[in-house]
Order: sequence, then C-alpha cells, then structure tokens
Amino acid sequence: MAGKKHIPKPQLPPEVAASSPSAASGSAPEGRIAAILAVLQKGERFLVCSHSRPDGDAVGSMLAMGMILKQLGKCVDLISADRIPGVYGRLPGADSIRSVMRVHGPYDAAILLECDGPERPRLRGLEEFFLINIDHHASGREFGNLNWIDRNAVSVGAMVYLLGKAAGAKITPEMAACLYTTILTDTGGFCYGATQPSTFALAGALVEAGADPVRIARDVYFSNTASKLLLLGAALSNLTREGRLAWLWVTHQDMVRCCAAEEDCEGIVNYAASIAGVEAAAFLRELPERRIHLSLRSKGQVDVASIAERLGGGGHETAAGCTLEGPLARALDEILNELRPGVAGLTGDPA
Ligand SMILES: [Mn+2]
Repeated sequence: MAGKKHIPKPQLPPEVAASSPSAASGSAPEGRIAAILAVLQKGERFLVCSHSRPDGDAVGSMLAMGMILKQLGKCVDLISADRIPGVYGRLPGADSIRSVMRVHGPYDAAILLECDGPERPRLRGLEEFFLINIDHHASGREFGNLNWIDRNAVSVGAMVYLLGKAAGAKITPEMAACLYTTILTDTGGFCYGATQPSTFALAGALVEAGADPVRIARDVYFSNTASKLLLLGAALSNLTREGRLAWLWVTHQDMVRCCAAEEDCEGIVNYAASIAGVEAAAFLRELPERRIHLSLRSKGQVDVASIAERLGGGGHETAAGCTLEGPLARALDEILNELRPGVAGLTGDPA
C-alpha cells in the first residue's frame, strides 16, 4: 500500500454548496468527502456496487463513480447482483457492469452506493472488504467503515458529483449523462418533494457538461416494453380507492401471462398515487414463491419510510418498500392496517 499522500481540501461547486440543505443545517459533507477521497487516492483496486434490482440512481451513480475512479488512474469493477433494466441499458458504460452473485478481491475498498444496509447489494463476499457507504435513504445506517449519508441529497448521483468535483475529476458528457439520469429518476422527473433550487442548478450544470435531457428522457420514459404496459393494465384492473388511500396489485400469474420482468413493475405504484385526494398508495406484487413485494408512495403527509422499516424494509419518506409474507390478501391487510392510521389524522376532505 502506498504511503500517505497529500489530500486536497474538497471544494464544492458554488451552485451546489450555496443551496445545499446540508450546508444550511450545519452538517457540511466536506469531512466525509475528504475521508473517502483519502481511501480512493491511496488504493488501487475498487469494487463499486449498488442495491439489487437497480434503479436509475443505482445504475447512474455506479457508472459515474467508475468513471471518476478511472480518471484517478484506479482499477474498478462495477458489479450488480441483477441485470441492468433495459431503460438504463443505453447509459454510457452500462455494458461494463458485471452481474455476479459473489465477489472476489483483492480490493482496497468496496463502494456501496444507495444501500441502506450491507445486505442490499445481495452480493456474497462483500463483508471481507473495507466498505465505503454513500447513501441518501431516510433509513440509511452507518454500517460501513466509512459512511457518508445525506438524507437531503436529491440522489446518490448528486453526492457522487460532489465527490468527483472534490477529486478534481472532469465531468465528461458521459459522466454528466449518468448523473443527470440519477436526478431525473429519483425526483420522478422533477416532481417529488426533494426537488429544490439546487436540483435545477445541478441538472443545469450537467446539461452544460454535455448531458442530453431530451435523449435521456426518451430513453427513460419512452422506451417501455409492451409487456410493461400489459402488466400495468392488469394492475389497474385491480385499482381500489378508499379515501386518502389507493392500492393495486399483480399476481405472479399476471406476471407470467404478460411476459413481464421484475423491472416492468417499476413506477406502477405511481398510478395509484396519481389520484386526486389520495395521500398514500401501495402496489403489491406476488413473487413466484408467494411472498409479496410491496412498494409505497406518499405525497408527503404520510412517512412511508417508517412504515416500510417497521415491516422489515426501508426507503425514503415518500417512496419506500418491503417484502411481506403471503398470501396477497393477508399482505394487503397488513399494509392497510399500517396505512389507515397514517391517513386518519389528516384534516380536510379527500377530493
Ligand atoms: Mn436514490
């Protein structure tokens, strides 16, 4: 291992530093960034991974992190337990992400992006390495040897951007495209609560750096498979509304009949949440072994992260998930028992 090297003090770009809520709340991330950079600069080989069933933030932040490490002259392996969803397959470097179940070193550190626990990547062998945990989940925990958790960050990609700037990396058009995708998808197209002036400043900086917002939007939102739409139809035929709650589900049989993949379930819960007057929504998916995967959305008045955490999952206050025991009717009862008290106290008429 190389000797101690000089570590430059990280400089946040002004458009981000000035309007970052972390800076405003006094928990400035410079110290965490410097500690992570020290490990990156000293080491030679790194593993970068994210959670299983990767989303836009997972894929985009992994790819950008890999590009930063390569600019620093390091060797990097990008690893995912699951295949990359087709809508992210056109991101620069997406085909360099390897799909494995077990990782083998040697690595100077494994960087876990967007994981609220060391088990989230579902990769065996990770625990053998020095773990760097970079996350923004409300349910984020300090499980790593180094931890940087910013619950106000709009995406983990936004954190990777800060790390890249602090490392002196050039934000290439390819990197910008990956990072822009993390912001676009984690804000649901600049719709969710975490969206604030700094979000647009960062998105603007990334478009300046070469990200093409039209092409990325087309790849993410207008590249669906027909099976995804057929599955959506099956889910919508089960849509139920009860005051401020709405829910829908698909059975495993629906999945088979529609030739749907797991990634085709992405975003279905949003259709239930899109009803006027609905504050919280649930989407239940029956897994092949009869357990039930649950996605939760809230418009901000119900904290679905804490509900998901009580049920063994996690996430953000407005978007969370967990896996429940089946059968479907039992899991639906369980989640409604959690959600009904959450909306009972809300005043005013549901539309
Ligand atoms: Mn995220």
